Amino acid sequence: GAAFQWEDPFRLDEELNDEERLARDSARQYAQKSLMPRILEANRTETFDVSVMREMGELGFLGAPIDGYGCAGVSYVTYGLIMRELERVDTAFRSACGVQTTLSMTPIYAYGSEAQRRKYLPKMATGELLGCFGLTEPDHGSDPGSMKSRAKKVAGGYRLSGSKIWITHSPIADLMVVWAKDDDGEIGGFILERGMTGLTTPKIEGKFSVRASPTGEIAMDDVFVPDENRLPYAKGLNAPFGCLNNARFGICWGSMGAAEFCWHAARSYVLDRKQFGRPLAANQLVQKKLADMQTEITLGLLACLHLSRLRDRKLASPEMLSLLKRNCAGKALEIARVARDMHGGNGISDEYHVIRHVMNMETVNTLEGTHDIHALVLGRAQTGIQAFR
Ligand code: TGC
Ligand code: FAD
Repeated sequence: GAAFQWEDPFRLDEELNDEERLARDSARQYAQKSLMPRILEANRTETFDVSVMREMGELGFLGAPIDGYGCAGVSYVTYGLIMRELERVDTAFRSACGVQTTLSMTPIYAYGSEAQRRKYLPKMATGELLGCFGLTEPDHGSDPGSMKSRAKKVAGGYRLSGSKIWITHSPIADLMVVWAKDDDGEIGGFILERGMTGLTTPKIEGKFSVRASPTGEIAMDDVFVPDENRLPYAKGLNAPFGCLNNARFGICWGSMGAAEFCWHAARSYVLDRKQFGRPLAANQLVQKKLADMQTEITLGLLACLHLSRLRDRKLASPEMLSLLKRNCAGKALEIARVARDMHGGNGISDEYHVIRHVMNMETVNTLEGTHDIHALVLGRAQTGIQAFR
């Protein structure tokens, strides 16, 4: 029989084609060589080096699945593999590429006019223009349909008022895709640009999770937004959710990348570290932990690959994403916690990186729909009864 590869038990690598493998290798090399050396300090000081966006643009990561407008037009498998490599280093970098791609460029690509696409997408693909996505509000997180932000029609455009919170990259973004209700109570998408009167984006300080990612508010005090900045084809809540499907997809692969980092780190640590005169890895309890990590990651990655291929064939449903986002994020958090435990006291030092992933995975279980909200989506899909309200 074929030899067993401990780090890739079901030979996922062999299921990839040349293009996918090449993209994976280039993402891995960039992430390990250029991002890994910067993350410790960035996380300590809560800073994000914006030149990372230009670098990712040069590598073709930004907007990668989009066809045309300066974007690479890659498969979902390739895009997923990039997410996995970025989050193997830190959630902040997966978020940076993911928010730009799926939550800023995708809404313009999917619901924008030709003029809007041409104006924004090429510069967003290079990282010259940074975007963000404003859906969550202080009083409406899991239930965005009850949002209070309003877009009042006036001559030549709209007046937007309201406030968005927990917005990845709002403090550094040049443009903000904001969701607000119009005079008919319909949810629409609006492109706000930095510098518009009444628009501010204060940063949220003191986060203990994804510290290397700038998160902020979008405060709108009667901001005038011209007609040409409304996304003409975004009508109703299904428009932002259409973007979220892509973002949730990236989290499936990304969180597995973070989990893999923690698993490999724990394995190396217990092989090196001796207690009671022998390596920690010689203990049954320790080996069981490694076996559990290996099993969950192997199954998770295979499911990611399967879902990617279904998406490439246009056979994926939102419920499939709920199932996998929930499972991958939940399992990654568990794996990160166990890896931290296996590192003993060293596990709480950022030099070993696992505590940073533990903290990050807390956020990943909350954003893009919480762990429990996705359970409710799945519960509704199999009982026909919605339990949200
Ligand atoms: P519900 O009645 O179920 O749906 C309203 C309309 O939306 C449609 N829809 C979807 N369409 C496409 N894809 C999906 N996944 C969809 N989910 C719902 C639905 O078909 C319906 O359309 P229509 O035409 O019939 O009106 O909506 P609800 O109000 O009952 O809410 C259901 C619930 C709770 C599942 C939903 O609201 C939800 O998913 N809540 C979670 C909110 C969330 O995910 N927020 C994410 C904010 S963005 C973010 O976190 C970015 S983090 C970025 C980073 O740093 O990585
Ligand atoms: P709540 O909705 O108040 O939920 C609190 C708790 O109640 C959760 O455990 C939840 O599962 C539970 N709960 C809620 N409703 C129910 C129910 N019906 N039944 C049972 N339990 C329920 N948003 C954006 O729009 N854009 C972004 O770029 C963005 N980036 C983010 C970055 C970070 C670092 C973080 C932390 C969040 C970000 N978010 C963003 C917001 C994120 O999507 C929300 O935090 C998330 O959707 C949950 O909303 P909430 O925080 O208001 O929690």
